[in-house]
Amino acid sequence: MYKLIHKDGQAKRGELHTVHGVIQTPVFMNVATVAAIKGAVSTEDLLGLNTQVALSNTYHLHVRPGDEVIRKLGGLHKFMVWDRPILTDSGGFQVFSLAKLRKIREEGVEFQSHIDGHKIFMGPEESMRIQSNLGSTIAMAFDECPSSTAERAYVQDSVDRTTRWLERCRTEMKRLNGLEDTLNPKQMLFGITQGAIYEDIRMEHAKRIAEMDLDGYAIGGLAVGETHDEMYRIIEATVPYLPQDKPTYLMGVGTPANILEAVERGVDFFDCVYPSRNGRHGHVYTNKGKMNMFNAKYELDSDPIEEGCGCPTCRRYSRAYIRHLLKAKEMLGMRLCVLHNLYFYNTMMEEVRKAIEEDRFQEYKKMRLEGFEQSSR
Ligand code: PRF
Ligand code: ZN
Repeated sequence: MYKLIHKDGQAKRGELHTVHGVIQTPVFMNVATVAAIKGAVSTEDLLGLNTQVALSNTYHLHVRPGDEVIRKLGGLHKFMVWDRPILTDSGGFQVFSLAKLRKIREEGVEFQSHIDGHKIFMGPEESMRIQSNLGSTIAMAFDECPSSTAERAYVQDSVDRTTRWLERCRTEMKRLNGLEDTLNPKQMLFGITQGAIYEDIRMEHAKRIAEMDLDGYAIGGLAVGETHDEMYRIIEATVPYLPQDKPTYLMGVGTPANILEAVERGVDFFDCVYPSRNGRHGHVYTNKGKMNMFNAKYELDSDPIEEGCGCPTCRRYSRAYIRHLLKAKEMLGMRLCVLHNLYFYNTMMEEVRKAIEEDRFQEYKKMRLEGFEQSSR
């Protein structure tokens, strides 16, 4: 159940009540694709980083270790030792971006595993069954994410198929949630709007699935090569047609600035690999922009990454030490950078929530964006 607590302009401050606890929105979900936060970050670490939600992937966990294995071990929460909410992506997007795609048919998609090349079929029912075996808090609908440059006729056909797939997801999820031995009988289903960069297709699709009374609504198919302005334009064209009393989720986005722009346009949920991926490359986020921790100017720098940062890294370690670890290819170097970055994202979202509550989101956003542009260190 989603509760809209406050609005500041279009920016929403909400709460999603789940069987695994309440999610305060806007929220950034920490990516744990294969049930692990990359960079040797444990779920215990996440507790110290203000993390509310972990995000895992249907496709990856189906291929390895197998959703049946995870089910036998008591579900994903028990497996990865995380009792807070988990959102699982449906596999649709990853099939299209990762696996060697074979064929898209009405029934689903045939593809080859990126691990060992074996043939796999996944359609809406398979995706729902896998997510049910994982027992995640929120399951995503099985969708197709057409490329941002796909032709209009293709996009229209694809979106129509995604709508039919969503209906099948809903039916199958209802059946699975009603089974006696289901892991999470209250599993939620989020639908996904698609339509590439065609505003009218986006609008129609949003209207269409808004009628389906789902637990939440995602905007998919963005951040796949279009410009930032195109992305903002599509968010603006879509959000007004999605239910106000349900959470909205912008999939795979983005930079801190992207997130602030999308919050302003009414988005509640985000996820992105940037904080963990950049951290592993020694790139860290600060209030004044990004820093490359490999830089020679940090050789004798005994300050933390960011003065005043409350993260486990900045409370103890210096820039000089982190630079040394990175240069020596010690795993701890990556880990310390990832911890800082996740804390940075999660803490920014905490500030975003407070700013919306206090009707000063515009001011907050402006202050943040100006800060990020300094990047002179
Ligand atoms: N669909 C799904 N997952 C996604 C996307 C999508 O379109 C994107 C697009 N940025 C990221 N993850 N199912
Ligand atoms: Zn820090």
